[in-house]
Amino acid sequence: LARRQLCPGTGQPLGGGSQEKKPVICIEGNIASGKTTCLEYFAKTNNIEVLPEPVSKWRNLRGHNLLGLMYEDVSRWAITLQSYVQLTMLEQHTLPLTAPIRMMERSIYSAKYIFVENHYRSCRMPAVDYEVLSQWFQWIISNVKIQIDLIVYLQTSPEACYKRLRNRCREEEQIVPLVIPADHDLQKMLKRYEKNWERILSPSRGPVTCSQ
Ligand code: DCP
Repeated sequence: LARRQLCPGTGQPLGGGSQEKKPVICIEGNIASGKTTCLEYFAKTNNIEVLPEPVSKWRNLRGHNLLGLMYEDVSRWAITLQSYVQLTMLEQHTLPLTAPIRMMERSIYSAKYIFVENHYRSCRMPAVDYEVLSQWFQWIISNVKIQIDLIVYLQTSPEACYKRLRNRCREEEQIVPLVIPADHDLQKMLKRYEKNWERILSPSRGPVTCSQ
């Protein structure tokens, strides 16, 4: 999109001069799918403004680690984290555009339709918390102009994401479980247990449920 729409000479989007709408692109994908790497790649291009997700804010709100609390006890703290995620994503969406193209990590939509919905549907978020967040969300999208022109979804397998998540060692995420599909015959299952021997038995790795 950047190559197609930017004039190499002026850096302005092609086809409409300075009045042309500046496109906003959101990068979505699983946790640890490589969104940050994608953003870093495009950050090297002139005239693209890149907005990484404000994870550092979620990890330190005046000394409170909301991300850590959420992983410790989802039912108690998901509402707290997601309220703040919604606010910080809204802040990102409403920042004035400072370049011909904006690329941002995630969006207020994935916060709601992936994380909040997932917590609620998997019965880890009480209905009352879900309703409050949903009311806020509906009010925001009805009253605030949120421009998104393209969503790029980085498609990755849960296994690849899990591996990357382990490698990056973000403290709060070490509790994220691994699922082992167990519908297979005995020989295949024994192979899987063998393959995942260390992951299952390593005491530093937190709870395990395996996927390969
Ligand atoms: N998170 C959350 N609720 C949200 C958004 C994210 O609980 N609405 C959590 C999940 C992760 C952490 O925040 O523990 C960051 O997740 P992301 O997938 O947004 O970002 P990554 O850092 O995993 O991106 P990538 O590795 O793809 O660059």
